[in-house]
Amino acid sequence: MSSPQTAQQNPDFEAIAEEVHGRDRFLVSTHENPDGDALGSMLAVHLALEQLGKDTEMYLSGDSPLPSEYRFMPLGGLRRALPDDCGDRTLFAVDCANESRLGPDPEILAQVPFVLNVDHHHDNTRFGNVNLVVPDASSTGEVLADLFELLGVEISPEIAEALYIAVVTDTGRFQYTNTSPKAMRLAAFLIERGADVHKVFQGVYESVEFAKLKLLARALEHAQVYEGGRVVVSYLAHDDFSDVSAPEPYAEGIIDYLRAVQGADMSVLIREPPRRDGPARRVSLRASVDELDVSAIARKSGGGGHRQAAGFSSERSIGEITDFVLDEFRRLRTTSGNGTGLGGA
Ligand SMILES: [Mn+2]
Repeated sequence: MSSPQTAQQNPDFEAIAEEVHGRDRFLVSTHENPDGDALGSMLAVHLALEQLGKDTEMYLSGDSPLPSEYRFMPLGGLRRALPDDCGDRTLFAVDCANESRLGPDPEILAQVPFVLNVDHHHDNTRFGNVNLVVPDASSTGEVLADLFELLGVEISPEIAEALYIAVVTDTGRFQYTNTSPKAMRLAAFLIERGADVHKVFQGVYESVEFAKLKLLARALEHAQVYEGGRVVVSYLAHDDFSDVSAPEPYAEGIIDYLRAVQGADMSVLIREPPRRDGPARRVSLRASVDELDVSAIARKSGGGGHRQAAGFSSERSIGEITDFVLDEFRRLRTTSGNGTGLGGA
């Protein structure tokens, strides 16, 4: 179904398919703090390998609970500790741009004898023994749909739903710029194969925990605009998390509300993680205009990321961080050329 040309034009599909056919035991994993594409892709690969008669386990590093919006997914077999027999298993990594995203513990790559790496991040480091990276795919789920076709995997309702979760979340419910005709056709195909659109909507988008809602309220209350409305900055302090009993992952997605403000070119969310064993403050940056590269600001403070989404950690105060990002924003504006971009009226 989805576009067989992709698989035909890219020899890496064939290379991965060959390894899947030739190997019997797998460990499927994805990046820590997983999103819908990560979890949907991991589950889909696990189910596909089972269908092919393989011995397969799913593994996710860390011990933080899965985000509440993905708890409806059938991930009961997910392991949070590496199985003892890693040395006999091929690691099948999905949606992981680099090896460090597999978790803070590098042990996994030392233990497994072979690594397959399937992803869609343009900056994927190709850390696998065999790599399949398709940067123009909307999601890793979309890459997998083509791979499964090549492998002869039948798209069961369970696999269809896992892939649908991957596509719908990574495209921002089919609204982000990566929403291609192919992604839409794939979604239609997956619905035909049994993906339950409404169930996924309720599970992912209408299962917001009350504490998360209250945390969002705090961030909206603290939001301020600067530079004539071009920059929106907010923060979540220790007390904000503790007052509403929210763990740090609940701050995920809040910056999207700041980014949506009319006229905002850049949005900034500064948070003080409730766990005090890490950096004092983490800063997320988002650009809403192409001319602005927020990763340049993040790199100046030891962080990194993409042009449109980046972040860094800091020991400075909320006020000092605000001053820093505003200074850097002004600097980028004045150096962005003819003034039609960021500098223009
Ligand atoms: Mn993804």
